[in-house]
Amino acid sequence: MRILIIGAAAAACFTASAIADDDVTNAKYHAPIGVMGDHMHEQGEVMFSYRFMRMDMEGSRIGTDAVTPDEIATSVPNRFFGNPMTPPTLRVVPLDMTMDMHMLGAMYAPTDWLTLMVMGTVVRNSMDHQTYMGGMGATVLGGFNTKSSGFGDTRASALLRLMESGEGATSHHAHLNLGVSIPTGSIMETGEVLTPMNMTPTLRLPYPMQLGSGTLDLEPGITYTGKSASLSWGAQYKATLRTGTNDEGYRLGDRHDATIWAQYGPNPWAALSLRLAYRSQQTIDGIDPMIMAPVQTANPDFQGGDRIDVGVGLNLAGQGGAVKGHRFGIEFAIPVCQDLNGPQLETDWTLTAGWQKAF
Ligand SMILES: [Cu+2]
Repeated sequence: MRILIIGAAAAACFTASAIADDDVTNAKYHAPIGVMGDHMHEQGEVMFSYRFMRMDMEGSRIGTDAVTPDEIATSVPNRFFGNPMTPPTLRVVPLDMTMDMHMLGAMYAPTDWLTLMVMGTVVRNSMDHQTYMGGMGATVLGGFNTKSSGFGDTRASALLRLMESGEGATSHHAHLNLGVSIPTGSIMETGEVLTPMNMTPTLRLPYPMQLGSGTLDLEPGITYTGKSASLSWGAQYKATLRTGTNDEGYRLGDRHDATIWAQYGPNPWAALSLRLAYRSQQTIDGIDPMIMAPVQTANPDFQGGDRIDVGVGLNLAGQGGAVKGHRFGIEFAIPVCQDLNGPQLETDWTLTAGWQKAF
């Protein structure tokens, strides 16, 4: 009963008739929560945000084809073969991985045509593996899990307004995203592993388990948004361009992200969204000499690929009472196509949930 009352009170706060139909209080005026840097603020405005993202991966692919752990262990060459005690094929196979990311952000607009943004991240990775016995065959020796967690890279960006038009029923907006990613995330995370020789040394974890890129990355992009009475829509392109080589001797592949979305919000407090997101990431250049194991994740060539996700989301904007001005968003995305430089773990789904409040 108490829950019902709280629920009813919360619903009343959200639906209380809108006072002003401005950017702060209209759910559909922000992009689905999985999109970053989608909007700008008016002069003097400050916004704080928190996002949580979980990415769930299970099973491996080579290109677009699924491949079993046994196939990987018996047929995929180990690039470190030839060194002492190294088997000819991969002997450790990742089964699944979970990546959790907490993102704390702040935005500030010193003037109408410029919004500054900064975002800190905390990352937590967990990966389950299966180890095959000795140098050949498909006999499983056992399994193990590795974890890494801590600060990820920190992003800072400037959003520069390109245009703002349409006082009537339909309006359009565009801005440039000029971002940098500062390498605050560790690239020296270690964990205890189970080797094919049945030993359990603590080694530097492979690339996908590291928390940052180790390089200063440039993140240029461009964003367009539009809105009408009950709809909003947008498109964004963003690149992640690595500069130089990190201290461990490699650089992650450049990344290109393109996304389009549409939202339906017949009232100011709720909007449903549909989004298409394309991501292309290149392989790793160079190699960390401390990452050398008969596992696909330790091979710089088995990283990156192309992926298209479809996401559905819900944005809520509090209209009154305790939730006035608070925004909540949730978005769930699944890949409809994945072409991986594999063998590599495939993504099964991504969930993003967040809160935003402007002052
Ligand atoms: Cu904002």
